[in-house]
Amino acid sequence: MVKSPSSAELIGQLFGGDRQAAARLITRVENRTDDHQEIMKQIYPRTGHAMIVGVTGSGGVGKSSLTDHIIQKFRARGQTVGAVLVDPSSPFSGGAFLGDSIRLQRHTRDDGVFIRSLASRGYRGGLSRATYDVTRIMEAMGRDVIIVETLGAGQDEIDVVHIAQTCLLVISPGMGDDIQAMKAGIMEIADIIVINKADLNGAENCRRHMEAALNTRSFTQGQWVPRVIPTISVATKPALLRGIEALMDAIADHQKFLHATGAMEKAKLDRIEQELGHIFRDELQKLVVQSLEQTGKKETYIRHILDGRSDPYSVVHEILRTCIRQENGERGPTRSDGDD
Ligand SMILES: Nc1nc2c(ncn2[C@@H]2O[C@H](COP(=O)(O)OP(=O)(O)OP(=O)(O)O)[C@@H](O)[C@H]2O)c(=O)[nH]1
Ligand SMILES: [Mg+2]
Repeated sequence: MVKSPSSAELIGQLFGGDRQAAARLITRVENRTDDHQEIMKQIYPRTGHAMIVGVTGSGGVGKSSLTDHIIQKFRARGQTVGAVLVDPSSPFSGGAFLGDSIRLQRHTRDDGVFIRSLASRGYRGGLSRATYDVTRIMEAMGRDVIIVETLGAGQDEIDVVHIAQTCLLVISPGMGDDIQAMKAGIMEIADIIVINKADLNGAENCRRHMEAALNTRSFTQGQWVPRVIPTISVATKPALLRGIEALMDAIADHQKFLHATGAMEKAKLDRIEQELGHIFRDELQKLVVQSLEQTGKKETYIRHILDGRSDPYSVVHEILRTCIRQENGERGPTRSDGDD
């Protein structure tokens, strides 16, 4: 039987850009193996240098088709790329998900491209945390650019966009999602608005609508004003494709803007803040569950609430106090080293 490599071996290979090592480490982190935190701690210092582009929008607007072109353009410039495809609704859109893999499959033989799909597989720390972790792992591989494709449907997905420095909101004509997008406040997070499927009726209308919506917003001097770019990302022949170069230029301009104005640092801080929140919630929950299991008090608490002897708020506070006491007791309250 072949012995599976240690995480330390895999981390070494990851730093050399090895895709297989990356895939295996991601699986270990997703599965919360005993050493998953150690893995993340070791790779973390090697992260923070990639360009991160978010691609969000409703289902079927053409996010993956655009991602495919963007990957190809970066590759043509000699840059290595990682792509995370977040698909929280995969049980319902199995077909579309399959479409993702087929469309993006042409990159599988290119070592400079590493793609990972995150379907809703019941991640223990939640899909958002998985996305944050996977993005860090791709950075530690030395990828120059990372693209995060996410369905812009709910708050969770919008949260994921905080990973990105440059966020593309993709819409397409005739889906009414231009209106929806504005309602959901999703426009505020878009640095570039892509009107894909510009070959369809209503594209021009959609563009005017978007520009009008932008005009109603006031931008202070020195603030980035979102660009509106029409694209055709799937066509019967390459000559009919449109807007991809313009989109690449807009991404480059936005990145330049971030670097020139100091907004890049804000984007990075924003990412860390979100990441910290995810890890914190996840770890706290783990601690509470552990404590409940150890004390065997779960049933009692629930019974007390039902009997009116307590309420969920008091129970949660009591559990947290117990957890903190236990944690201090185990580690010793006077110890100041935090290196375990
Ligand atoms: N007419 C037209 N169709 C397009 C264009 N771009 C994509 N499509 C089609 O739209 C469908 C959805 O494209 P995808 O790229 O999978 O869209 P997506 O937003 O990634 O979809 P999900 O990941 O399922 O949300 C496919 O059938 C594409 O062929 C375009 O520019 N014009
Ligand atoms: Mg897709």
